[in-house]
Amino acid sequence: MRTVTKLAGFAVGLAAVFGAAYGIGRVVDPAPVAESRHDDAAATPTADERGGTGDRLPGGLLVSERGYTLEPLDAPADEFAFRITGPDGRPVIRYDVAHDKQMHLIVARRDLSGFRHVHPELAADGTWRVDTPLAGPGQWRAFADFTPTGGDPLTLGVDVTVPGVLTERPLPAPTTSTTVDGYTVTLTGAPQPGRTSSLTLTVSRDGQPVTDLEPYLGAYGHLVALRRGDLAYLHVHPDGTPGDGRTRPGPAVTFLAEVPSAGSYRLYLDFQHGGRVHTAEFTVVAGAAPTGDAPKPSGPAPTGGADHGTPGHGHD
Ligand SMILES: [Cu+2]
Repeated sequence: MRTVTKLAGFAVGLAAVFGAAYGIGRVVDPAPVAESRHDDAAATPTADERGGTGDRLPGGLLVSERGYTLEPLDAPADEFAFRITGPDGRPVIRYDVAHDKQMHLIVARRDLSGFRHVHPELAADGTWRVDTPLAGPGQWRAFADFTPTGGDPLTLGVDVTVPGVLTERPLPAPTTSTTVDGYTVTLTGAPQPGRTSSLTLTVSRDGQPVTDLEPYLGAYGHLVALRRGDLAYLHVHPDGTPGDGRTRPGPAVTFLAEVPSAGSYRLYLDFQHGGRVHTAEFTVVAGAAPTGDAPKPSGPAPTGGADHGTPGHGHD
């Protein structure tokens, strides 16, 4: 049943919504407005609506949800270890594979710098270990994105502090183009609160479109969005999968995304080319901008410069 739903979702093209990374109920049809969610009255699909009950919160905000708890474990400094305990209080040892992996671990600092997406190894006792993705001091948020066998997909989040002196970085200005590892990635489309929006990311290198992107975890791109202020987590997969007869390996990768509220988000696009995974980052503003942060529709406004280099900010 669940598999069927999931496949149907993929066929439609994934519209991922906060709180359902590999979405079941939340893989919505692309009806643009006023979809009646499987709940009661709420006419305006906002974060508040989803805040009504635990399972409607955006992903990653809770350390414990539906009986599952994310527990970081003591580990050597070069390692990150944790476990998930289940409703019976015991470590969970059986997970479904989603996008080639049983566990997706995403980390970012509270200032939205330092994003990493890694795949820990599971030991028989339920301990997950990975070379630490926490690249330097600061307040980090770690997200465990997984599906316990027999359960629904879940993203839990926990704060982790790496001691040391941190210079907090301001969120880079909104931009529609960024560079990473010699690639230029441009973004078209803008997320709209409470409805599905198409976001297209286009990859080029040395002025040439990249038309031979490599599948990475079963897709030509993976997009994570984190909301400024609380790091609410959204994992979006592309519209179309490699080998489906219609999805091309670049230069464009299209995502169907829904954000739960207006505000600033940091987008992180993982894509693979040349045998390596690259992460392109963008700041986007959804819907009505927060006070004092309104993007001007005209030319290079002080906050809107698309090509400020934002020195020092990149994926580590
Ligand atoms: Cu992953």
